[in-house]
Amino acid sequence: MMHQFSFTLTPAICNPRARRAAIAGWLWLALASPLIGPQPVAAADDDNFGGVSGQILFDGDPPAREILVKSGDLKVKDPAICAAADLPGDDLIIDPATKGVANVFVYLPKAAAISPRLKASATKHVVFDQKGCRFVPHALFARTDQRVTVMSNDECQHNTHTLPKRGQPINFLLTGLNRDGIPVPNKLAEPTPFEVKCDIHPWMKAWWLILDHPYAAISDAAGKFSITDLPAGDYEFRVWHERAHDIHRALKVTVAAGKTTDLGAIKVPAAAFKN
Ligand SMILES: [Cu+2]
Repeated sequence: MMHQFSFTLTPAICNPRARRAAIAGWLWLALASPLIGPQPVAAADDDNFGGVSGQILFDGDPPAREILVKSGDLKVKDPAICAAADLPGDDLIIDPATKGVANVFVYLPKAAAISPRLKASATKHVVFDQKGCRFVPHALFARTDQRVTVMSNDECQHNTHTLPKRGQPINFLLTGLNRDGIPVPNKLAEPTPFEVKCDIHPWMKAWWLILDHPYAAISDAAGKFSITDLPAGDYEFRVWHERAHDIHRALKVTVAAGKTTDLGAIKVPAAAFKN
């Protein structure tokens, strides 16, 4: 910013001593002028950020998990691996003790501002594994600056087939016991989690959410989630589960500086999870 000064010599400044004093004053003002006036906004400090937490609970009597492949079933493909044990469905996992629902995505569809601490992902790879003909994890979140590294613990072949709404779908074969992994870039943010499947073993399904910011969480075994380091402000979170779909399309939350807003129990009626 340019600072301009205009002045005229007044009769008093014709006095040599007064003139020297005035010149010294102008000089000081000229040197100090960059420090006066509008200054850059100070960097946000820790006090400008807060968090949100909560717990997704199943409101009703939890159903038993469906067994997708029974132990010893020789009719399935690769039974020595895939039917080594009962394989329960992962599409609705409820903790019997708390009725917490696992694998619920809680996220901001878009983030207007990101904490300087989270601008770039700390790790560039998120592991997506396969074990006993199941995807691990079943629900995965990655940012657009990360790659999802697909690997396998199984001796049989699997394939990974993604069905994003905006990004490029991929479909490739993974050789048995591939621990190096195949990195999958996901360049575009998605509006909702999308399905990932193995076409060789049709029960194998998982869900990936890709966003271009860090503000997402996946509920744990007790249904709990937490998102930290959000700029203080008002938000609308999307709460999404593969069977219930939008539990909340726009859950309003106010995040206060230096605090975690605990939403407590978010009860979801059993009927919402009907297939
Ligand atoms: Cu498979």
